[in-house]
Parts: sequence; structure tokens; C-alpha cells
Amino acid sequence: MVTPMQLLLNDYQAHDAINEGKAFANSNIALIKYWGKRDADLNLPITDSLSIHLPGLGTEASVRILDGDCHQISIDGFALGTDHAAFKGLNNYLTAISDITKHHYHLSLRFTIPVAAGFASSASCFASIALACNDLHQWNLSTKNLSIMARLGSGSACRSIEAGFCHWHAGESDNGLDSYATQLDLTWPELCIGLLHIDNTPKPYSSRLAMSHTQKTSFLYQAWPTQVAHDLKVVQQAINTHDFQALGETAEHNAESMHACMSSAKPALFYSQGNTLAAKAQVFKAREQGIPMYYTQDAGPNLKCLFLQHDLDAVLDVFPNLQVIQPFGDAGE
Ligand code: 2P0
Repeated sequence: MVTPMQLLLNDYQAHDAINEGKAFANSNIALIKYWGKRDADLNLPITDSLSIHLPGLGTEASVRILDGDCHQISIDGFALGTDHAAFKGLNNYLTAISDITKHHYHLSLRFTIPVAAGFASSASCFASIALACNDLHQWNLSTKNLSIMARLGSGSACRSIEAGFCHWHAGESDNGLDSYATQLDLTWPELCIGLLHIDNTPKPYSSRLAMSHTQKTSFLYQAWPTQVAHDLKVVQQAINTHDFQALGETAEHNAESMHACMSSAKPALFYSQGNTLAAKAQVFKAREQGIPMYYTQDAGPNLKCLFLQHDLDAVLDVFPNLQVIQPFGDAGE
């Protein structure tokens, strides 16, 4: 049987490898969420989704060919044992590549973002591995094929190959060759993302399990694809016209709709903590006081606030410890 990785890499096997492949990939935050799969093995989504990158926050990957008969993986300088929670997924991903290249690898990962806490660390992780392998083997894969390759590790990773606003097209084919992200040719220099760290310890259940459980047991989930199709159009238009209110309202509503699907699952899934709810109440209150700010929330208790640069001081009065990112500011270009 031809594997999805073979579909991508068959033409590229013969290239010579260099000594070490390296890459950094940014994390991304979905403004329109990916929640639910039509193929769990290939990470093929039910719906499109749309994200913004977090410049400087993500994963640096370095990959070398090993003489041994198994892969070696380290995170932040520490070798992973086979019983480490992250080992299996990373090892399987490397094996899908080594089945074709017939090499084993030493993979070293460094994170500049909390891992498994709802900051999309798996997105930057698998995107950085795909990019580093492409560098090592000098495959010169297109951004489209790199996006597909990253998706095979983790769905949201396909949105971390390029920067800026990225639109993941769900696609329809069984092999997933039409399911990848493309960068929108649009910027928004005033747009700020504020990371509100509530609890950075690893989440209680993986997104992968939570997605599948939601799909199987939530009666609200049947409304989700329609909701996403509507929200996606509104957000695309808002980005086109720099309509911040439409962007913020829709992104917040989309995130809450995703969490509503989870809370109507059986048994219910909750990523929010008490402090998450308290922070949401502060955002609502800030809006009542005339500060245009919104939030989005992923599979974790932390919030990501959305606001414009000229409201930065007012937003910092509400959340003094906010980690402020400007995706299209100096650091993001
Ligand atoms: C997203 N999330 O669009 C959504 C919103 C979390 C909440 O993509 O199973 O780690 O590896 O494809 O990509 C997190 O899920 O899941 C995610 P897999 P992934 O960002």
C-alpha cells in the first residue's frame, strides 16, 4: 500500500542529504477553529480553518542521520525515553519518513512556547520537523507539500509552514493531497494577540481524543460545520476590510461554539478553569467600558486576547501580565 508520505516523497528520494537539517516554525492560533476529523489517520478535517501565526513563539528542530537502528529524540536537550508521552507520535512520524529514506534520525527539538497547554505547540513542532527534514535531504518541497507533510504529524501544523493569516482548506480527497494551508496575501499591522497565561501545565486530555469524543457524542456537533462555514466568510471579509469588531466578535463566538460542542459531549469535556472564566468576565467588562478587545480559546485553559495596537495601554491596565504579540509588527516581519 502506498503511504501518504510516499505520495509526497517518491520523487525526492534520490537527493543527497547534508550534515544537519534545521528549521524554526512559528505556532499559530486559529481564529476559525479546526475541531473534528473526516480521517483520523491522515488528520483530514471536517471543515476549513483559519489562523494567525505567533512570530518567535514555536519550535526549533534539528535533524541528523544516525547510524543506529532506531530514532533518537530529545526535547530541550533531554533525551526522550520510549515511555515519554511525546515519544510515540514523534517516533511514528520519523518512521513514516524513514520507511522511504531508509535512514534513522536524531531529532532535537527546542520550544519557545509552553508544550501541550493550548498554545499550539504540536503545530509548530511538526511543521519544524517537516521543514528540517526538507532541509536535511534537500528535497526542495513546495510550501503546499510541506503543509501536507506537516499535517500528517498534527492537523494544525499545516498552518505553521507559512506566516501571517493561513487558511487550511479541508479538501475532499481520500488521500489528503488537497488538504493543506495557504497564506492569505493580507497583513494587519495594528492587530495584536495577547497571550493570557492561566495555567501552562499539560492539559488533561489531548485535542486528538477530545475531538474524536466530541464528534462521537455531542449533539451540538452536527451544527458545527455550518457554523464554521459562516464564521469563515465573516472573518475573511473582516481581514480584507480590517473590520476589527467583526473579526473579534466572530473569532470569540467561534471559539465558544467549539467549547459548547465539547461541553455537550457525553461525558462533557472542559478545558476552562475558574481563572479562565474570571478572565472572560474581565474581557466582557472591558468591552462594556469601551475597550474593544475579544478572546479566543483553544484546547487548554489559557486565553488569547485580540485587540488593536492603539488600545494596548488600556488592555494592559486590564491584564498587566499579558504577553503581547504583533504578528505583523517589526518582530513579525
Ligand atoms: C485549532 N486545535 O484549530 C484547534 C482549536 C485546538 C483547538 O488544532 O489531532 O494538535 O494532531 O490533528 O492539530 C489542536 O489539534 O490535533 C487544534 P491533531 P491538533 O488550532
